[in-house]
Amino acid sequence: MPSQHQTDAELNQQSTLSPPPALWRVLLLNDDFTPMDFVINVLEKFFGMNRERATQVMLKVHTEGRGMCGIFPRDIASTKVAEVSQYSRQHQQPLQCTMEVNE
Ligand code: TYC
Repeated sequence: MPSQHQTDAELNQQSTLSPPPALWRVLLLNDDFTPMDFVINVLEKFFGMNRERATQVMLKVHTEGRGMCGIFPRDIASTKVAEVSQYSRQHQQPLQCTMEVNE
């Protein structure tokens, strides 16, 4: 049976070392209403894709139901989801953007 006690060094290490930052996937979900051009524009505007790449990703979402926009640290992923959602609602589109942990 291992000791229940931790040395000062072990406690200090636990309190000062931060865990590795988790990376999150930002995803778009398909729907039957949002125009393809609107989705392409979102991928260009918020994810820095060129027209060709944005079209590929949009078509993948359209045919497979979901697709990845990028992988980011949690705070950045969360901001992207919020920005895309706000922009979509401002333009009366139901486009859904979500995030999931990458590990
Ligand atoms: N399915 C939509 C249409 O046919 C296009 C679309 C693609 C919508 C991707 C959402 O995340 C999406 N107009």
